[in-house]
Amino acid sequence: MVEYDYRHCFDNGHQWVKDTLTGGSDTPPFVAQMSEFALAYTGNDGREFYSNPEVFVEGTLRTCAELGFDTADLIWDVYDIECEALGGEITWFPDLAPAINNSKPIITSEKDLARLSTPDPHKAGRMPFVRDCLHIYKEMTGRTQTLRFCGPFTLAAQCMQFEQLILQIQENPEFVHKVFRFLVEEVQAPYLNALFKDFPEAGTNGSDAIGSLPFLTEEILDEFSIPYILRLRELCGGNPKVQVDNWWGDSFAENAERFWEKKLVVTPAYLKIQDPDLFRVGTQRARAFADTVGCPLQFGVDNHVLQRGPVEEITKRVHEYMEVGTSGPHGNKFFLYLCSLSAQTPTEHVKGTIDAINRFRAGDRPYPGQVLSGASQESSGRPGDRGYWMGIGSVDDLKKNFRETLEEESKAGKKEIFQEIYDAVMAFEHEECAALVSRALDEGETPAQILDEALIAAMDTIGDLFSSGILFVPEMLLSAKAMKAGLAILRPILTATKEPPKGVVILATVQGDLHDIGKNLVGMMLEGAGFQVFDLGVNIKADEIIAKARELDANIVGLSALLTTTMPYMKVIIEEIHTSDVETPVMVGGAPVTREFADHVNADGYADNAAEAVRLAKRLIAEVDVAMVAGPA
Ligand code: B1M
Repeated sequence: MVEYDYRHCFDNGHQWVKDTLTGGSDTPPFVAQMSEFALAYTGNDGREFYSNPEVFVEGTLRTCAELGFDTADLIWDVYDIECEALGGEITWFPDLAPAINNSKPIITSEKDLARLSTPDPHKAGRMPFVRDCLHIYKEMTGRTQTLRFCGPFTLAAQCMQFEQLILQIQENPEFVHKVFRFLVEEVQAPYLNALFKDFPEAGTNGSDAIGSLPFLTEEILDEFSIPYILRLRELCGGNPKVQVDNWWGDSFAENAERFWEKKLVVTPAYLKIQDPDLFRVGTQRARAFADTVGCPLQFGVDNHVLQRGPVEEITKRVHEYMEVGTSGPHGNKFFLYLCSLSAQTPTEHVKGTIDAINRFRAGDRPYPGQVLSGASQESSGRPGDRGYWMGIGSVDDLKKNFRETLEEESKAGKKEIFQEIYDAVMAFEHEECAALVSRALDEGETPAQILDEALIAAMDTIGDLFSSGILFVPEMLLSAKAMKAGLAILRPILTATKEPPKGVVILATVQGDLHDIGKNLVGMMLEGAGFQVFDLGVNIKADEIIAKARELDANIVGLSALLTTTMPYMKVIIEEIHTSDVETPVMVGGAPVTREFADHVNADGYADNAAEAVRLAKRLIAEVDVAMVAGPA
C-alpha cells in the first residue's frame, strides 16, 4: 500500500483556502463532502467506518490523497451526533452513512423535554468518536479539522420529527422555543465548547438540510433558525467561526439577494450557494451579489451531476462555476464545493471532476463563456420532468393571480357551505373546518359530497399551489391538518355507512432510506383526495410491503426514495411483488427518481410531485378497475 505524507500532501490546498478567505488566492481551491464516497472507495463497512475513528480518518485521508483532493475534509454523519447522544435511535447500513430514524421522535411533549439532560460530550453516543477523529486527524496531519455540528433547526427536526416541529411552531411556539433553548444551550454549546477546549483554534460548521426554504418560511427562518445559530455563537464566546453554511432553498426565496444577506449573518466568512438552487438562480446573479458585498464566494456542484456524469457534463458544470466564480473584482476569493460525493459515484467521475478543476486552473477551457445556469435552463443535475427539484416548479412561469384563479374556479357554482369549508382549509383553520363539516352534516349534506366538493377540492388547490412553488411545506402541512380535522368528523360516518374510500394505498420509503418528508406530503395529499393511506414508514423491505398489501388487499403500493443509493431497492421490491401472489400496482417517486427509472424498474407509474401522485393514483385505480374497499382508518 502506498504511504502518503499526510502532513504535507494537502499543504497547497489549505494555503489556497486560507488565502481565498482572507486576501485572495491566485488558484481557486475546492473542498468536498465525501465520506460516503470514501466508505465505498476504501471498501469499508458502514458501521465500522462511522464508529471507528482510526478507520474513518485513515479512510478519508487515503481517499483524498490518492485521488488528489486539495484538502481532506472530515465530514462524519453530522446530522446524527447530538440527537443520538440524547437517545435518538440510529440505524446502521453496511454501504451508507448511518441515520437517525426521525419517525421515532425523542421530544414530543414537555414531559419528554423534562426527562432529557445535557449529554456528556466525553461519553454520550458517538460524541467521543467525533473527538477521537479530530485528535487522530491532528496527530496524522498536524492540522486542526473543522468542528462539524448539526444546525439547530435540523437538530430540532431530528428530535421532534419535522412535521411535528412545524405544527408545534404554529400551535405552541413557546414550547418549541423551549426545545430550541434546551438543544442550543444545554446540548450543542457544551458539546462544541468541550471540543473547543481541545481545539481552541478550530473553525466550525453546522449542516442544516432542514433549516431552509421551502421546509420553512422566511418568517420561521427569522424566528426559529437564525436567532439560535447566533445564540450558539454567543455561547461559544462570540466566536465568529461558529457558522452554518449550507442552507438550500435560494431558488424559493422571494428575493434571493435578501436571502443571501441572511446567509451572511449566519456565515459571515463567505457566501455559499449550492445546486440545485444555484443552477436555478444562476451563477452570474450570485457572482454579481458577492461583488457588491465583496465577500468570498463558494459554488456547490450537485452530487447528482457528479454521480451521473458523463465527465463531459461534469466538466461543463465545473468550468462554468469556476469561470463565473473567478470573474470580477473579487474573483480571487472563490472556491468550489463538491456536494456530498455518494458511495456510488464512480471513481472515474471523481477523477474526471478533479481533472476538470485542474484543467481550468491550467487554462485549458473547452467551454469559455458558456453559462447554462439561470432561470430559463433545465438542470441536468436534477432528474425529473421539469428539471426542478422536490417536484416543485416555479411561480415565475405562472400568472401572478394563479392562486385567485384556482380558488375561483374551484369554488364556482358550489353551495355556500362547501365554499366555507374550502376556505377554512385554505386558511389553515382546523377547528373552523371541523365545525363547518359538522354544520354541513346537520344541514343534510352527505359525507361523500362534503369530501368531494369541499375537502378534496381544497387539497387539490393546495397541491397545485405547492407544486407551483407558491406554497411552502409548512403551509401544506397546516392545510392538511385542517383537512384532517374535517375528515375526522366524516370518518365514523363513512365507516358506518360503508362508504368506500377512493382506494387503499400503502406508502413506504424504501430500505436504507430515512427521508420521509416528501412521502408524508404525498400521503397527506392522497388522504385529502379520499384515499385510505397506510404509511409503513421509512427503511422498509419488500416482505413487509407484500404482507401489508396482502392483508389490506391494497389498491396501490407507493414507494419513495431520496437517495440514489436506495433507488435500486425500488427494483428489488417491485420484482419481489411481481413474483409474489400480490398484484397491486406500484407507483414510485422522490427527487432522484425519474420517469425513465420508473419504466426501467417496471413500476406502474411515476409522479414528480404530491399533486401529480394523486392524479396518478386515481388513474391507476381507474385502470385496474378494482373493487373499492371500505375499511377502518
Ligand atoms: Co438528506 N440527502 N441525507 N437529509 N437530504 C439529500 C437527498 C441529498 C441530495 C443532499 C446532498 O447531499 N446533495 C443527498 C443524497 C445524495 C444521493 O442520493 N446521491 C442526501 C444525503 C447524502 C443524506 C445523508 C447520507 C447525510 C448527508 O447529507 N451526507 C443522510 C442519509 C439518511 C438516510 O436516509 N439513510 C441524510 C439525512 C437527511 C436529513 C435527516 C438531515 C434530512 C431528512 C429528514 C427527513 O426526511 N425526515 C435530509 C434532507 C432534508 C435532505 C434534502 C435537503 C431535502 C430532501 C427533502 O425532504 N426534500 C436533500 C437535498 C436536496 O434534495 N437538494 C437531501 C423535500 C421533499 C418535499 O421533496 O422528497 O423530493 P421530495 O418529495 C417530493 C417529490 O419527489 C414527490 O413528491 C414530493 C412532494 O412534491 N415524491 C413522490 C416523493 N416521494 C414520492 C412518492 C410517490 C410520488 C411522488 O409515489 C409513491
